[in-house]
Amino acid sequence: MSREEEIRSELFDHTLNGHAPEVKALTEEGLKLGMNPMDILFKALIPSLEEVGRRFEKGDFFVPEMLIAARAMQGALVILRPLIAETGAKPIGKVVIGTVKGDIHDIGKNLVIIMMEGAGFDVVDLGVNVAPEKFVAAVQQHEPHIVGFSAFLTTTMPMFKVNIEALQKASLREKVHVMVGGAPVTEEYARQSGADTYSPDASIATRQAKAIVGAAQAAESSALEQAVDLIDKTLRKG
Ligand code: B1M
Repeated sequence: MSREEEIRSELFDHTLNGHAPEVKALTEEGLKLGMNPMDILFKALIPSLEEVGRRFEKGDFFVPEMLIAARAMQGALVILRPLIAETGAKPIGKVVIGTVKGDIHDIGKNLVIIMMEGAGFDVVDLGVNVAPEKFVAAVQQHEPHIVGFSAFLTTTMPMFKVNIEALQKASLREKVHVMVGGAPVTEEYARQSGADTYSPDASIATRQAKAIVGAAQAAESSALEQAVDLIDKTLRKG
């Protein structure tokens, strides 16, 4: 086994057991050896958290185990984030995102943010347990292309619909694209909630966000072309 393979396997085990100092040290060692930050994330840390979830479901793990595993993972994310997210390029679009009211899971949301920032988006993170009024105020203030709702519990998924209704009430629904995601969410559920886009993971979410912004910009420039056309015709008539 190469040292890189050992690091991946040790990262998996130490995250599973919530050993934050080891996870931090192994992440740093892996990076020093030239390991790709995305590999560390997707081939070691995320699979480990998935295993935490499986054990919790079976009753082998309880909330404290889940919490310390999540903390260990967050420690590695602090190190990986700047390496994945910093592009230095001019923002290609704006996104407001948060975990819905009643839900405090944030690792999945934070990964979406890291990947979107890495792709050049300006992302406003509203955090966790975000009330509908807070989403509405942020959309009013930041005028994003996309507002993103994350939910990780079947009991908090209904907040998608509540948030969308709050946007409608504030006459903002037509002005912003609604993207939703989170472990228990499905395409079908997202559609029934009234969302525009469902994303199963952070990298697909980022690809979709690029397409959404591209389409919005194309629509803007076509509206501009039409306006120039109209002015042209009016001037010619005059
Ligand atoms: Co909780 N938890 N948890 N938990 N937790 C789950 C979600 C659960 C599936 C575990 C299980 O039973 N297998 C289960 C939910 C069951 C359900 O509703 N169907 C569960 C439960 C029940 C609970 C509590 C109710 C437990 C209790 O108290 N009895 C409680 C609820 C607290 C609350 O929110 N009110 C609770 C608490 C916690 C901790 C605090 C201990 C901790 C969270 C720490 C934190 O986030 N800071 C925790 C953890 C760690 C988990 C698991 C193990 C891991 C979640 C995670 O980070 N996954 C989780 C089990 C699991 O998911 N396998 C579980 C890794 C992450 C990268 O994946 O979150 O899917 P994911 O994110 C993906 C996609 O979903 C997508 O992209 C992300 C990256 O690729 N995505 C988007 C996410 N948001 C998106 C938004 C988008 C687009 C894509 O656009 C806007």
